[in-house]
Order: sequence, then C-alpha cells, then structure tokens
Amino acid sequence: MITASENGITRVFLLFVNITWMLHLCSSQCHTGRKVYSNSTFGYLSDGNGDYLPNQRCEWLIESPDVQLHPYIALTFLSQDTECSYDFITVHDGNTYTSKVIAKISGDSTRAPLHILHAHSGSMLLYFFSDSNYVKNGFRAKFNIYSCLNNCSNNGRCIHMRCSCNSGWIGTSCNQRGCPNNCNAPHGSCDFIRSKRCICNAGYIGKGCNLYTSSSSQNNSWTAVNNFTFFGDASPSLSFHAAEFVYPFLYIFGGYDLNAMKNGFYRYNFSQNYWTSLRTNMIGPAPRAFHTMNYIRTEYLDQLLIFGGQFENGSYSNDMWMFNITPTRGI
Ligand SMILES: [Ca+2]
Repeated sequence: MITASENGITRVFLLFVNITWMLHLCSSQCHTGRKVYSNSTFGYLSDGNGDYLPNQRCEWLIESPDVQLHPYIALTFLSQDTECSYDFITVHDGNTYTSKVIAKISGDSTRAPLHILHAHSGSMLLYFFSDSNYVKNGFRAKFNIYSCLNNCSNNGRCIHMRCSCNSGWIGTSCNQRGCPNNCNAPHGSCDFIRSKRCICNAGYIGKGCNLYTSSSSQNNSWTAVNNFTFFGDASPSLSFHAAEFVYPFLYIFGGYDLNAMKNGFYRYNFSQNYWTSLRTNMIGPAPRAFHTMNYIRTEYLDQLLIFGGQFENGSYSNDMWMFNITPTRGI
C-alpha cells in the first residue's frame, strides 16, 4: 500500500520523466564528431529536426571532389534561428579551425537577411556551438560546388574558372547590376565601355544615381547605396574600422574582419560607384581597430588624420598618422 508521502514522491518522479521525454521529443542532437561531405558537388545540411539541444559542438566539412576543377563552395542558408549572441554557427574557408573565418552567425533570420557564403579553397568547415540553456530551431542550408565563384550567379559564363558576365552585370561573380534602372537617366549615364557602371551627373550619387545630394525628398528614409556582398567589387566586410566622408569619397581604414586587425585603406566613389584599394609602397599605420579618423582641411591641403586604436596583440596605440588626399580633390 502506498503512503501519502510515497504517493507525493511518485508524482514528482512521473513529472520529471514527462519533462525529459518532452525535451527529447522536441529537441535533437546534431551528431557527434565531424560529418564530411566529399563525394558530391551539392547537398543539404542541418543541425537536425526540431530544436537543437544545449551544449552541442558539431562540425560539418564540405570538400570539393575535385579541388582543381571545382574550388568554389557556395553555402546558402535556407533557415536560421539560434539564440542570439549565445549559440553560433562559425564558417571557415578551409578544413581546420585555423582557416580563415568567413562568418560567425547567430540569431533569427526573420530579423536579418539569410546569408550566401563563399569558400575559395575547395573546403568549407562549419562549427555549431550551443551553450547550456535556451535552445532554438537551428539551421538548414544547401551547398553547391562550382568551377567559378557562385557559378557566375547565373548571369555569365564560366571560362577557365573566371566569370565572363552577361551584358548589364558586373562583379567577380556577376552578382551586381552594372547600371541599375539605366542610371535613372537623366540623373546619370552608363559607362558601357569601361567601368560598366553609372556615371552620375552633378546633384546625384548612388549605384543607380538614385540619391540626391541636395534635395530633401529622401528625408527620414534609408536607401541602400551599394549591394551588400561578401566579395568582389566591394570593400571587405569589417567592423571597428574608422570612416570619413570627403565628397565624393567615403574613406575607410583598418578594422577587424573576424580573423585579424587590418590596415587596409579603401575609398568608395559616390559619383562613379566603385571601391578602390588605396595601396601605397610607403610605411603606414600598423593593423588596428577602434581608432579614429578625421578630415583636416587647411588652406592648401586636405588630410586624413588617424589616431590611436588597438593592435593585434591587444595593446593600445598612441601614434598619429596623416594621409594627404589633396590630389584627389574634385576627382
Ligand atoms: Ca543557447
């Protein structure tokens, strides 16, 4: 015969069993060890059905069956939902943790666009990490392996592993419209021969010369100036860099790209719609992030002034550098 106290213990035990059973019914373990995809030029991968479990450490390695012929891997996320800032998918261009990190993804794809990521090395490694609590649905992605970057985005032909873009398309993978909306003529005109981009007339800027430099008609609204892209015809993806606008250029220096501090120096031409890397043969500032950059204009000179920041080894800088941009005035 069961006593009242024994009955109470039995109820508690049954409740515990039910919660455990429900957790397993709704959650899945992605797998143990590394899952390797090396026999096919396309496939699907995911963390499993339903919500993932806490404390997961899972790896997927995608390898080209023929790296000489098909070195480019495109990974397209079909869905993505992880606990923001706590559960991550890290993607490397290569087959080890020391390979270049091309993305560290966390959060809900309904709040940010889904990603297409590209590896150039013939291998791509994904690592999924979940912490000890709060699980979500995880991710689903497909991969394709090509001879040319993203198969020229289906907007060009792949010739000797390089894209030859169809008319109207530009970029390393032909992923960008060269002259969108015919440069909103008469705001600008398309340079069909040379750059294949819009050359904007005075008073207009932007990829399709769709932005006004003086009108107030675009007050209180956001406008995408250039494509959001991870490669080709774009500045590298950076954070903690410094930027300064000196018409018609946006200058960017340094920053962090998930792998290292950088000392790249770039500018975007708002009138002619392209990025340029400003390489110099002279000694310049060491790679850094969290620095400042200011535009200094004197009677005869236009200068950019870079100060401080944090170096790769964690130490802080107190050096100051000046870059003369006077020759570019009015170009
Ligand atoms: Ca979590």
